[in-house]
Amino acid sequence: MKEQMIDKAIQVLDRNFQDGGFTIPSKGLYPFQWKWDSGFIALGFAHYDISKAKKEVETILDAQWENGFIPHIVFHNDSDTYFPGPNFHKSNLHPLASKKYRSTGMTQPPVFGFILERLYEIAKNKEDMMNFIKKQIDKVYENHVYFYENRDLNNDGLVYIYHNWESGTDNSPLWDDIWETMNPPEYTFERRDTSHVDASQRPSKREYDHYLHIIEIAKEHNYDDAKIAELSPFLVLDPLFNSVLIRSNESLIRLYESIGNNEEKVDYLKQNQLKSVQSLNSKLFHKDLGAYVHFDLRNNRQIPYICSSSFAPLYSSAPTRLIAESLAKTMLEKFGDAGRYLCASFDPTHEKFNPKKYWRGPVWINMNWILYHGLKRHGFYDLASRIKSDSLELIEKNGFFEYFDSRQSNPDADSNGYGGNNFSWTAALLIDFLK
Ligand code: 9YW
Repeated sequence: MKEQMIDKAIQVLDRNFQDGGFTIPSKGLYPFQWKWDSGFIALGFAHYDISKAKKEVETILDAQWENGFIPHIVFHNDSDTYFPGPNFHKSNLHPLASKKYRSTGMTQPPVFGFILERLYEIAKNKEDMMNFIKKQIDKVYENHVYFYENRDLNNDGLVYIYHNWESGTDNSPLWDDIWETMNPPEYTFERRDTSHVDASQRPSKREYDHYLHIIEIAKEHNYDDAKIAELSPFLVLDPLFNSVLIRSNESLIRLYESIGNNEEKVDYLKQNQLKSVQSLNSKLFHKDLGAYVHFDLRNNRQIPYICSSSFAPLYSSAPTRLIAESLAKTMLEKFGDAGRYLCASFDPTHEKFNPKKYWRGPVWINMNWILYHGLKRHGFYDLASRIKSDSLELIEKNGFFEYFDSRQSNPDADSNGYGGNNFSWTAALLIDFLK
């Protein structure tokens, strides 16, 4: 069974790999290269085709802007199956944007520090992989410098996101209260996602109006960071984004130390790391909820909801023993009752939970991968192995879907698999789980 699943996963990845040296997340639905997908995808390739793994990372890092920014989508082609595409985003408004690639002016969680380190662990030819890492690592470092120098508004080590698409968790109920503070125009546009996937599993038209409006504001100011920080109606500290940054810092520090002669960079990372960890715990950990929460900087208030991102700091060194215990307890009590697969993307005990809709409830395999490694790191072996076996069972029973219903007996559909099928990171991370 294991070998059969791996063979199928390899087929998914190979079919999604494109001539331009990058991998689409899912045919039709997502026809370009996405930043954090690209990192997870590289891990899958690394187990059976190291040159594709390297190519994937090389291509996304090649799209870096002169200020260190790495965009969330790189538009390698002119596909008209996705909206909003390159002509909407207009990355060339920013003076330091890549001249070679068109992209968005938004980013996604900075995964490449830990991706480079994991590639080194997987690679059989360590010397060859270390040479590759030496060529790429400064780009990842510059990306972290970009975040600390441009997005750490309070100089406390926590960096903001200015769009829900930057979080990776697009239409989570987390953002509902922010949408209440906005009243965007009713834009006229043709959605493409709902011609690939059932509309009940995707964000609403009104939600898209909000998404587009934030980008219009950023574009009016040529994607200038300072202007965005001043004017964006969406300005959030996200525990997933920040803990991924912290975890990637850890990897960069270890890699630079083993390469040698990079003391200044190591010092810079260590100094910021210390601040990031302290502030993550003091500002984003919510004692009563027993979880990390998001903070709405624009409206100066905590967003008191629990979602899968609330547990992501487990993947980093940040949580103290007490915090880690509290996270594991909350996950088990609220997300982990019998009859439910781990880990729903939003609190299943909350009225806003929707088991079928995108980031409002379904299980996502990339989040499960982060949580699995996080739980293991902090010694919660039973919960970790449950997350892993739930992930494998969901894929084996339903296929390589984008997201899954967490209810083991699902009254609403024959399959627990939703969204795009033959989904790249689902395939890639199954391989990494099984190898
Ligand atoms: C969109 C590609 C991306 C992921 C995001 C996910 C979804 C795309 O797909 O966003 O058009 O909304 O939310 O995390 O990177 O897989």
